[in-house]
Amino acid sequence: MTYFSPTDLIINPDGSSYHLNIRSEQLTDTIFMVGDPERVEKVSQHFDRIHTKIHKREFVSHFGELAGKPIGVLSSGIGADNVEIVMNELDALANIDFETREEKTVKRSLQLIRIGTSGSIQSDIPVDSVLISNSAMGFDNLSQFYDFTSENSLDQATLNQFCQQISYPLPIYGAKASDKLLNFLAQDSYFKQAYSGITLTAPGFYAPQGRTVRMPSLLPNYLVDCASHKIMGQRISNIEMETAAYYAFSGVLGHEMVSLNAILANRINHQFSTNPEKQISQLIERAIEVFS
Ligand code: R1P
Ligand code: URA
Repeated sequence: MTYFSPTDLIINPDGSSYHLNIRSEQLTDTIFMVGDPERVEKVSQHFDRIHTKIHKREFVSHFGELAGKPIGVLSSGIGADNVEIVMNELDALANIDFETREEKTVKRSLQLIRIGTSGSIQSDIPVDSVLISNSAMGFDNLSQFYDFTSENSLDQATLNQFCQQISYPLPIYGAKASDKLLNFLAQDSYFKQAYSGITLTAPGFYAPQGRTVRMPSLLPNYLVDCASHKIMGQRISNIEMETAAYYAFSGVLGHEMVSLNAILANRINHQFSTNPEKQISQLIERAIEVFS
């Protein structure tokens, strides 16, 4: 049995994981994942009961009950580098015995639902719509450190070819959402009508999403190229900053994950939502309804 040393798997004196500050017995099987720490309360206000509130850095979590089932919500902050911490620690809490520091023999699979915001890169996917990421492509550098190959990963040769077409100089990775969660959402009348698409997970908000403020981008055609080239016969629908990392880690570690996006921006039509808070609140309410 592999032993995880105190420097590889750092456990706080109270038995909680280093960054998330969560103890194994507090972890629920279903967790809503949000970026903004202030969004945690906007989700947990819909729980029937909240019994645990934890806060460390950008990692805020609330655990409680919804319709008789244990439920949680956790904020990651922004970016795939934060997802790397969140997924390693959530999986450790689920699948490593923190007393013996050994992997558990029977593995636990978590059900993770991202409720996030995103920008559309297709003119016909409007601001204020909802989009479910059926797959995601990661333009961050995590695949330089992890082998993300799993049943859920996208074909690497196809991804490499896409990079060549858009003149992107670095390797990318890609993974699919959980089929189980996609099928579950397809039964719901609201989510059945949502857009579905391939999400581009960018390593930044400005140039990596085609935005120029004062710093010019080294890849000025990047956004239009991403929007106009197809991959696996599908267009790329939207850009955000976490989904590919969530899907890649979930695929390898055996967790079920789906990413729901409130489309706040349309990067092609140069529009931004006039009421982003309303859009995210509506998405939260729908997600709570369907998962309760
Ligand atoms: C950028 O403003 C942030 O918004 C999106 C991006 O992925 C990035 O984290 O998601 P959240 O609204 O969930 O944070
Ligand atoms: N979040 C992003 O990452 N990009 C957008 O355009 C909007 C929200």
